[in-house]
Amino acid sequence: MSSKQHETIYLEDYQPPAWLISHTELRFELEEEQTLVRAQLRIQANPAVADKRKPLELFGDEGMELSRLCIDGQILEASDYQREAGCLRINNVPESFTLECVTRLLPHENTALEGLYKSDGMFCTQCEAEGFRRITFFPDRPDVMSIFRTTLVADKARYPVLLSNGNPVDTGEDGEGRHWVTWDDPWPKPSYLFALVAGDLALLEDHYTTTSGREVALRIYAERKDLDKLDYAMQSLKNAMRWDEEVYGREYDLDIYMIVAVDFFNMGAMENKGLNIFNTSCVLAHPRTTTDQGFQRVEGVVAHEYFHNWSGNRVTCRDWFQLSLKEGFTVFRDAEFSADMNSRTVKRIEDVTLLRTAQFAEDAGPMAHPVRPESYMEISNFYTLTVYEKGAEVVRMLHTLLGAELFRKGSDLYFERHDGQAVTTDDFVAAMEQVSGRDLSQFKRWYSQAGTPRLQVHDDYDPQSGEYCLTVRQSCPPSPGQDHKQPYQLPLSVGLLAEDGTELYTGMLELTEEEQQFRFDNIARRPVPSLLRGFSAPVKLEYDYTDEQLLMLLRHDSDGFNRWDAGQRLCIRLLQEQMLRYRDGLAMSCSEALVIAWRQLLTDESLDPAMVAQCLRLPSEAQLGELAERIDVTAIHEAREFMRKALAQALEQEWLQAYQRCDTGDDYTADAEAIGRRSLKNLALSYLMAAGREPWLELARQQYEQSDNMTDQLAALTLVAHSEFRETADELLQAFYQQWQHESLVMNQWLAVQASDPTEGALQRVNSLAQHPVFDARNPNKLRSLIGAFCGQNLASFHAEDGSGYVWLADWILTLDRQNPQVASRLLTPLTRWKRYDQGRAAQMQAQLQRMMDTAELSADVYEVVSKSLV
Ligand code: 0A1
Ligand code: ZN
Repeated sequence: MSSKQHETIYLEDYQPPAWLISHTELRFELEEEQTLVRAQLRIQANPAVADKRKPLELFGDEGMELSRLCIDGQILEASDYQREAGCLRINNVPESFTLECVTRLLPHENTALEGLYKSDGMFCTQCEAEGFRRITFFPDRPDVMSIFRTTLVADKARYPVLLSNGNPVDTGEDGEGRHWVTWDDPWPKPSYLFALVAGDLALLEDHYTTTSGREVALRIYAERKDLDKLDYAMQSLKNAMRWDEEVYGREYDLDIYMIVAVDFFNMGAMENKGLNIFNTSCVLAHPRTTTDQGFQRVEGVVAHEYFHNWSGNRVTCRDWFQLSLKEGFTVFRDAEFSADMNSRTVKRIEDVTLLRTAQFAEDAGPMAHPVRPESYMEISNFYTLTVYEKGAEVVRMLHTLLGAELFRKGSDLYFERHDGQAVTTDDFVAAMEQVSGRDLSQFKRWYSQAGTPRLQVHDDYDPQSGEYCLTVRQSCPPSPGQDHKQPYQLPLSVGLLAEDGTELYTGMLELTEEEQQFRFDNIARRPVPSLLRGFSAPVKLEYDYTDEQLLMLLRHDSDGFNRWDAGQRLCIRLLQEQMLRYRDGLAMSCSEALVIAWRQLLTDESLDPAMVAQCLRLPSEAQLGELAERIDVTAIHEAREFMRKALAQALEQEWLQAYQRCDTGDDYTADAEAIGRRSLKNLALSYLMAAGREPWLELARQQYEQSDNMTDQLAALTLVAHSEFRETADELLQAFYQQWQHESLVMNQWLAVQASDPTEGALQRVNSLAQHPVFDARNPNKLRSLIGAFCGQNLASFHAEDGSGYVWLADWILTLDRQNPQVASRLLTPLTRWKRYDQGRAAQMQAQLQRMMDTAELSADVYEVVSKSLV
C-alpha cells in the first residue's frame, strides 16, 4: 500500500482567507548552484473574517529550505512557528505586519517543472496551480491577490535577459559581472500568475496600438536559433488583440506584452500576467518545420493565453473548483476567434471530434467529474477535457440560449462587476441571468452534474392533419458519486427537410424536461429531421435514421456541421456492422451506396476541399472505441482498415484526380484555403497508399522529396512509415532524421510517427527509440511523442493481447512519477479505462494499476488517478 495518506479537498469546505496580502516584494539571487529568494509580504487580517485570532498559515513545499523568517524585522525562533505537511503556521501575529522570508531553492534539480526550474539553461517558472509554494511560503490560493514587485539578480553574460510581470522600473550592475532588473506589476494578482524568466534569449519585437490609443510593445523571446519561427505567433497575437476589442470590447492593460518559448514545459502555455510562458510547440512556427495543424495550434494557443488577460487575470477564480470559470470561457473565446480567422464549420468539426472522442471517454471513466468538480486530491489532475472543452460547450450553450447580443451584455456586466475580483461560476451565470431576465438555475446543473447526457428522439407524422411531432427523452448515466441526474436545460437546434432536401423548418427548441414533445403544423410530407445542428449541446443524440435519410442529409443539409455528421453516422454504422462480421468470422464488405456518395463528394469541384476532406475521413479507432459497449481493439482496427482499403480501391482514380487537383504547386501559406487543399491532397494520398500499389508509393516518395513544407513532407513520411513497404519506410525515416536532427520539435514528430506505426514490432521500436540520443526522458514533449503516441494512437499495439504494452506503460509511470508527477499522471490515462475492455485485457490492465498502487511513495497526482481507477 502507498504509505502516504493523500488528503481530499472539498468545495463545500471553502473558507475565505483569514489574511490578505496587499504587496509582495520578491528578490531572486539566481546562481548556478542555488537560488535565494527573499520575499517581503505586507499582511493584514481580512476584515470580512470574524475570527481575528487565527494563526497565519502559509503554504510551502515540504522540501523547501527556509533560511530566515522575520515579522516586522524581528527574527522568529524555531519555537515561534510550526512546519508540517506543506504548511507553515505562525501563532500570535499582529493585525497588520510585514513578513520577511528567505528560502533556498535548487532549480537545476527541479525535474517536476513546477515552481522555479531550468529549461535548456534558462531559468523559468510555472506557478499554476500550486507552484508558487515551491518558491516561497505564501497563501498560495487564487483568492489572495496582491501587487508584486520583483527584482532578479543574475550573471549578466549568462543571463542578459531578466523578465517578470509588469513593467521594468529599475536596472543596474554590481561591477562584478552581475546585473539586476526590477519589475513592477500594477495589477493585483494571485500568486499563480507570477512568472520570471532569466536567460540568453533572442527577441522579436513589434507593437500594437489599442483602440483607446495605448501603445503596447509586443515581445516574443526564444533561443536565437528559433528567431525565424516567431512571425506567425506575433501576427496571431495582433489578430487576437484586435478581435478581443471588437468582439468583447476588451483592451490590453499594460505597456508590454511578452511571450517566452521554453522547451521543457508540462502543458501548452501559461497566461502569467504580461509574461506568458509557452511550450515551444505552441509558439514556434515555420513552414519548413511546422505542419498546418501546428500553425493552427499556435494561433489558437497564443489567442487563448491572450484572452486570459481578461477571462482569468483581471477576473480570476475564487478557488480551483472554479477552474472552468476561466478555462471554459477562454476556450469558448479562442474557438470563436479561430472560427472567425479560418473556416467556422471545420473548426467546429475538429472541436466536436475531440469532445466526442476524448471528453466523452473521460465522462464515462473512473475520473469523470462535473465541469465544476466537488473534490480533488491533486488539482493538477483537473486540467481536463471536461473543465476545458465541456466547460466551453456550457458557455456556448449560454451564448445560444441568450443570443449573441445578450451574451455580450452579460459578459460586459461580468467583467465590469467583478474586475479585480476572484469569483465563481455562479457569478458568471448570475451576470447572464441579470441581462437576460432569465432564471438559469436549472441550467447550472451543467456545472454540477458529470456524465454525457443522452437524447433519444422519436417522431410521428400524421399525413391527414399535416402535423409532425418530435418526442425527445433525455437521460444521463451515473458517474462516480452521482447515481441520479436531474434533467438539463439545453438548446436543441433543429431543421426539418423534405425528401428532396428543401428546408421546411429551422429553429431552436429548448429542452428542460425528461420528456418533451414539439409539434409542427402544415408539414406536407413526412420530413427528415436534422437534429442538434452545429452540435448545439454536448450530448449523445440517438435517432433511428435510415441509410437513405443519412445520405440525403449528407447531400442537402443546409447546416454544414450536420452534413458532415450525417456522413459520420453512416460510416460508424457501416463500420460497426463490419466489426460484428469480423468477430463472427464472416467476410466484410463495403456499401456501394457509400462509395457512390463519396464519389460524388470527391468529384464535385465546387465543394470546399477542407469540408470534403472532413467528410471522407473515417472515424478514428479511439472514437469507435468510445462508442462501443465493450471495446474490441482488434475488430475495430481490422474493420476500419478493411473499409479504408475498400474505399481506396473503389475510388482509386477519383483519389488520384483529387490529389492532382489539390496539388497546385503554390508557395506555402497557412491560410484556411491552402490548409484545406493540403488536407484533401494528403487524405487522397493516404487512400492511394491504402490501395497498396507501387505507383502510389512512388508518388508518396516524390512528395516527400519535393515538398517545401512540413505538412506535405510529414504526411508522406507517415504514410510510408506506416505502410508495408518497410525498406522505403526505413530509408525515409533515416533521411528525415539526417535532415532534421537539430530541430527538437521536428524530432518530436519523428518519434511520434514511429511510436504510432501499427505494423508488427511496435513495442520493440519504441523501446529502442527510448535509448535514442534525440529522446530525453526529462522533456515532457519527448515523453508525449513517444509514450503518449504509442499508448494513445497505436491502439492495436498498446493493447497487444499478451499485456506487454500495459507493463511497459506501468514501468514508465513508476519511473516518471519520481521525476515529474504531473506528466506521469497524464500519461497514465489509457490504463484507467480498463473496464471498457474484454476480460483478458481488463484483468491485465487492472493488475498493472494494482502494481502501482502497491508501490510506496506514489505522488498525490498518480495516487489519485490509480486509486480512483481501481474502485
Ligand atoms: N492555464 C493554462 C494551462 C496550464 C495549467 C497548468 C499548468 O501547470 C500545471 C500549466 C499551464 C492554460 O489554460 O493555458
Ligand atoms: Zn487556459
